[in-house]
Amino acid sequence: MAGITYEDFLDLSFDPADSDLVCTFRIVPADGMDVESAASRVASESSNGTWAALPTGEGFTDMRAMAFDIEALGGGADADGGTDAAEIKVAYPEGLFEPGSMPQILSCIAGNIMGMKAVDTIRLVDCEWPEGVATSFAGPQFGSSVRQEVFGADDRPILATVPKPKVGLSTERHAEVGYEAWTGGVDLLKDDENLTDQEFNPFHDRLVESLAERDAAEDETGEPKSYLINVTAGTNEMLERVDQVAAEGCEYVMVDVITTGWAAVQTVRERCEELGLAIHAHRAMHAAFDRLPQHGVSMRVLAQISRLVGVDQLHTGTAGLGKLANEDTVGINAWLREDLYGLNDVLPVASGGLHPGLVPDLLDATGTNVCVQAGGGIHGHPDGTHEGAKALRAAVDAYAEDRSLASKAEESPALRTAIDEWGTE
Ligand code: CAP
Ligand code: MG
Repeated sequence: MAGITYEDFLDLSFDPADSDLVCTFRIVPADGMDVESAASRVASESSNGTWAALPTGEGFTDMRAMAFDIEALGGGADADGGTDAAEIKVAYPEGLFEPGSMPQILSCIAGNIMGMKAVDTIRLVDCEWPEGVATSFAGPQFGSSVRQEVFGADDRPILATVPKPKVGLSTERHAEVGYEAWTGGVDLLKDDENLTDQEFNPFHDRLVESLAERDAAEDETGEPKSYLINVTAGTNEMLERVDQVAAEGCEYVMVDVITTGWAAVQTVRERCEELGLAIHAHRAMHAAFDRLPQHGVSMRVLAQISRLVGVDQLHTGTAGLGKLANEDTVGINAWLREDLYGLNDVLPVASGGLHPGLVPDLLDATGTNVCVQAGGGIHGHPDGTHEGAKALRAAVDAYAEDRSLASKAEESPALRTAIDEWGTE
């Protein structure tokens, strides 16, 4: 029968065009399925094919993807102990994609294929974004320039803190904790991911009261300070919150980008451009996609998507330190800084179980063009939030001054106490 079948989606001599989006997948074919057949099915289902042979003819533009490279990963790579796990590359023609629509792209490259019976597991590992697709997105409005332009931070990372307990603090207490942290040396107060607009701490009250404390802290310290308030919401309410943030004179909004969805992030990005606000991206739920190494979507790809849709700061992990499992923080951070057709970079945020004693190892791994975020590592300080903030600031100042924590601790009792409490590992 004439028409397209699975076999039409595999050509190991195919040479992708510069304008193609090339995706690397790690696959483990299902029992009884060879790697070539699985690869062609992945290319087919993620572009224009399906299980049945399809007639084509007039009124049809060939938007076929092509699996063009297969590298066997060898024994042990297969979760079942088999030997047929492979890394495959698939090229997608630019015309398959609607410019500037991340949901449409993901419906192709991370859509039905994630549940295909032809593979036991499939992971989207990496994407090579062509210029046409990449520049159809806004990219970050500011990127890592916020570190210098908002805070004048020179050689040190900027510092953020999230009040703990995560939720339940009254508005007044939340704002007070902000004041204690800001005046201790932290640059940014940040909401926790599950704090939005609850009765115990309503959004607008929190915005106004926290910014009043911010202003007081700026006066007291002579340093610029800002607030990452969580505008994440289920509807247009999110845009209303963004508008409130601009009206009250704050520089940033925080969005939980995975739970809220990429289309919503794109919408917020558009409004933030009108208002001149930067976007801090928290990534709760990323591990549902990236935790199991055989399956899902890698954090590397989630970070690429975040940059394209235009966040300015993004959580990318702690290079193996702290409390949470991380995927390749250093490699992901490097990608966020690479040239991408003139799109701005993204400031990586290290967070999750950090405390002052971890700062030297962290910054050795990540460099100083980052944001360091600590919750428990500030508010759990034996002498409270203010001393905790002083300790974290002393630790990053020591790094910028090329001094050891031990020598800095001689002049910073707050740092001494933090090290005595939590050590340096
Ligand atoms: C950190 C944190 C952050 C996570 C996010 C928390 O608190 O506020 O949400 O670090 O993880 O709720 O756990 P602590 P990631 O400083 O007290 O650990 O950056 O990996 O997305
Ligand atoms: Mg949190």
